[in-house]
Amino acid sequence: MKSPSLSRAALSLPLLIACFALSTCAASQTDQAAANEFLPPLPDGKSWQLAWSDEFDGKAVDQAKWELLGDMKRRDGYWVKEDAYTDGEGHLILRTKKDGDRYTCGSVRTRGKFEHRYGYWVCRCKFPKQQGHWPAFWLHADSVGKIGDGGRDGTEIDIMEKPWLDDRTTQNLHWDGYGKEHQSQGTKFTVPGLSDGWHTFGLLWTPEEYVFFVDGKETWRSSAGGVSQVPQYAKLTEEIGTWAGDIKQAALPDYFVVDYVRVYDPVDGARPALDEKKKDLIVRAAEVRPSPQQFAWQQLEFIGFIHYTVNAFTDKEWGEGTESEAIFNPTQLDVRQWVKTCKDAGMKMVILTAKHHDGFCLWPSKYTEHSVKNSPYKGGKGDVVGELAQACREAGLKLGLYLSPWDRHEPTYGDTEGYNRFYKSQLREILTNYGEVTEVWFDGAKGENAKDMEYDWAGYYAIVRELQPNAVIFNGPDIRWVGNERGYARESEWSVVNSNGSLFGIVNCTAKDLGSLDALGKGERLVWYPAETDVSIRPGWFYHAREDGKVKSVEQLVDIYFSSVGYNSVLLLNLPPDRRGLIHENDVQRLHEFRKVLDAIFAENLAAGTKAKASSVRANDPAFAADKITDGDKETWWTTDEWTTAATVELDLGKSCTFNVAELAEHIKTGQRISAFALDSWDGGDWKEFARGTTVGYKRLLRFADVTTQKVRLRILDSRVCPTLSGFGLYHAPPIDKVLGR
Ligand code: FUL
Repeated sequence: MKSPSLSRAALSLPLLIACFALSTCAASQTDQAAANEFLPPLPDGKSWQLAWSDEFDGKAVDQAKWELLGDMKRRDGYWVKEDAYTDGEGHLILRTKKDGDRYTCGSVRTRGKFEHRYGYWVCRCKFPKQQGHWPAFWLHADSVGKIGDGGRDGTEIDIMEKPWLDDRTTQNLHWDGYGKEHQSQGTKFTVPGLSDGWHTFGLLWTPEEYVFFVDGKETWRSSAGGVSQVPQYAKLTEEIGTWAGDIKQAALPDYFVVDYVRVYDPVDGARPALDEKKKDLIVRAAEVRPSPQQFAWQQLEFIGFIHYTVNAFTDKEWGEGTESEAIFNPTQLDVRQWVKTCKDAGMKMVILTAKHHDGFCLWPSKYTEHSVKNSPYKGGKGDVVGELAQACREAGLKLGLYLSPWDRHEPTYGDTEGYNRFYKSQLREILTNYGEVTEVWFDGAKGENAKDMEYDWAGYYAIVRELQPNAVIFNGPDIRWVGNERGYARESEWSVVNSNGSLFGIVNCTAKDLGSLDALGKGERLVWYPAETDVSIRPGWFYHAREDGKVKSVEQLVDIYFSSVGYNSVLLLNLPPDRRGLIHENDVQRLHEFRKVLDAIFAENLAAGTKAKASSVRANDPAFAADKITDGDKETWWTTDEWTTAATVELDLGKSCTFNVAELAEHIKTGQRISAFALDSWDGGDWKEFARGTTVGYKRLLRFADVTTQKVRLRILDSRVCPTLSGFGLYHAPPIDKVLGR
């Protein structure tokens, strides 16, 4: 599935749960949370202090800080002042445009306004999309031209130059002018995902060395021809030239967007209090909470997907829309077998493709002839959606429905008004006639040659809200796609993201980082937007006999479970019924084995009911004591005082135990806060770390080699405002072969 691109009016925020409010107070302790922004390590007793910054919050570029360059010729284009401006939403825009015969772009520098030596210089930015011009963040000095003292008397320091549209970038040093004495050194490398979304480019400049960083990771270090010892100024530029491709091929205007430039100096002493903006962001991020519907959905943990349509009979993944209804002829279709298979596997909901891209409807829709009503199935009297809804109700499973917006059969497709009317009628039909629907799945996929049209997403969402107010909307305001179809969530999977202006379309579901403080940027619009991980038990989404031997192994399924449910996500596992209308024996058998293994792993929580002692408890109130994490009650939790962002909990298991799986659960009704933790075991004389992780969220599972100990220590290394924990488990997973008697 792909996220549709659309720019729509902002949707109403999901209702926030009114529950125990963790209010905020002034920071008094060392602000561990500030460590969330990457700053290079410093020797003990030193910390970073902001020396200068521009967040570009003003209505115009602050000319006390920046000189706008122009108008002047620069390489194959012109620098003009009007192409450097702020967007009113906290960003500097450097535009590249065509102006008559000229190509122009914007550039700024701090020359004469801020000149500084050493420190950590960092810029957060988003790249242009067109060829023929390139963005750069660099430091310069008027003395770069001086010859005689190597780079010590001034060096051009290119922290970022990106003339390519792919994920390559380059960092360079130039000294001794630009004539025949010119010297330089540089590096070029690829950072996957660099061309999309926000990224940071940093330089640690000490008297001895330059160290370069991208997104907090060191990329290069050098002292080149001697490190510059003179104050230098910052430049943010766009330049036009063939290095970056052919500007004539570019669809202009194009934009280089800068979120901030910050310069830090090392100072003596502990880190000073967090600056107010940063603190404000942390507090706001920590206070975003799930709606009751999102919370209920998260608790389902594991749900089933059923992909069924004419494709099962044509052996295709994407039907053409021209298939005859006559080919849909499952002679043994048994929705109860589907539901039983899902229920036995531990799934709590089943989502059915009521209509896939081919447009064939599994219910007798009034609005098209392309449905079960004209098929041999039950002599045209069948209704797979209705039958499944009934079977789910009987078995106590929830029902979800998928209705593909892309419809290759419907003649009105391509006519925005006509098709939206048709699609909304179908949506109303399936959301009215089948009782409670718990999730509505909007697929953003659309073939490359599909007709152009605008889906009325806001209108679709409004219908779901009207007819099924308790349903969550996937690929809409409630649930986001995890970003891949392999079954893996991110190791740091935050449910709080910044949706910027509108909730939908802005979040790039495939971005590597959506939730770190850096990714939240200025936190314009923070929302609870958790990830659903969809994956098929077979290579395809639909049934193909040739894949009968390619059903995922138990090992793969367990791995997927730990990397989805265990990474703060809900697992949506697809089981495609075959031509008979049954989930194939191989899949049923595999799921049965998978459940057996999961049950064996989680058979006994060795930490249940054990004594726990925390380094800090909020107001020393027993209601928030450490043993709330082992009492088996998800509604009770341990927490610390505000701004006690790091703390430990020690557990005494009562006797020596062996385990190799740990489970942590945050009390997400009060938000998601933990960003780093570690686990230690007591070996009689010392604590020894055996596992470590980043985010926790609703559930975090970890696997490691067998640990035998009586005492375990959980170290929360960092959290937003304060950590909460409602659950903690230790388990011993037996070998899979042993469980399955292999
Ligand atoms: C994609 C679709 O194109 C696939 O066929 C499948 O339905 C998957 C879940 O989403 O976008």
